[in-house]
Amino acid sequence: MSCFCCGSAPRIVEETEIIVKEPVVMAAPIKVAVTGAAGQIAYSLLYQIASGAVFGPNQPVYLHLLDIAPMMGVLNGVVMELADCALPLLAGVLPTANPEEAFKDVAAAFLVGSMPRKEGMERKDLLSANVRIFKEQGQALDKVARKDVKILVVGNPANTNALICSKYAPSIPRENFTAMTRLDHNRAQAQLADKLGVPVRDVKNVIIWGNHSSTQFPDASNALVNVGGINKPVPAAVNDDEYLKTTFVTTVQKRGAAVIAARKMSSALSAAKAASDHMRDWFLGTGDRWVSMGVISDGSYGTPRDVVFSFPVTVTNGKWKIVEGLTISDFAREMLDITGKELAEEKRDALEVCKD
Ligand code: NAX
Repeated sequence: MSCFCCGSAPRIVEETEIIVKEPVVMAAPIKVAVTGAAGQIAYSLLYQIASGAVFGPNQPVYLHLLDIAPMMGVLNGVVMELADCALPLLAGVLPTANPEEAFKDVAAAFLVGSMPRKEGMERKDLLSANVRIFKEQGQALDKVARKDVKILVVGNPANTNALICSKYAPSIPRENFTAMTRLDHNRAQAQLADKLGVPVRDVKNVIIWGNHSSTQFPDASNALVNVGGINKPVPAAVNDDEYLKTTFVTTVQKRGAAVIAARKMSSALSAAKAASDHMRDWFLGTGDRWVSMGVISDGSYGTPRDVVFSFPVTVTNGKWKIVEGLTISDFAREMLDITGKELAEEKRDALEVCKD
């Protein structure tokens, strides 16, 4: 008799046949902090971290969850739900309102929590409230975190918050403080894939330059699209320079506002996915792709030094490196200068607040 599905002769398995599997080697658990843990981004992010999507399938995690004291009741509900997920990689959970407890011995920190913009609040007021939070959290990280901790700032204004956090944690290398522009990067990649009618994985090397704000510069000029196994430049494949300089740029810049208009709440699922992507690539490497990360600027591409600026980077062995040698067109120069100027101004305002 042949097999019903493939028509081949059935394979007779000897009773004595033993299938030997490689033993799975589990690493020792690492401690991972998430701030704003009772908020909407964390609600998606925590599952991704605890399920192995960020640090790999053989890396157990101990979650340290920080939020403010009035949110401890809500946070307790999140802790209950994490337990109810019965996740094999979740070694333990510590909910707390104390930054020093939250950051003790952590190998990775997702700084998501921040003060939301309230009605009538000026941009400067928001900056000032958040700079204070990130100053305090920098001091706590400096005191109790591992010195090789990798820190991702998501809470806005993310770039400048990361800069301030680093300033108040001088014992941790500046390279270990990054800001999230991966959501913008993923949005840009998705827009190009849609325009070209290809799966999103077939587009790579888009770049987000500068600030995670409306001055960011989404740049497709070095992006590649895989067509039939061959990488082709996106600008040639799109064949519409005007689109790449206008609609593409503004769609990505304004995507957050479009999601708020539709959902009546800001991006959370996609923000959590982007935070996972950022940290996973930082820990496990980028392979043959560039990713966008807000990192401390060394002045590359004529950008202001010592601000946290989003660049194209590659990561090997846990260390990021800015992609070098790209040609900057006159249009790109103008866009880089606008976002660089905004970051320099934010830095000046933030340092002013820190003096108090
Ligand atoms: P939610 O308001 O849902 O949650 C924020 C949480 O942070 C709240 O539970 C709040 O109690 C907590 N929090 C406030 N102050 C804190 C402190 N000092 N320590 C610890 N926790 C504190 O906001 P959510 O939608 O989760 O967004 C969080 C942040 O991400 C916001 O600043 C938002 O602007 C920013 N975003 C950044 C993005 C990026 O690409 N960099 C994209 C998504 C998002 O807009």
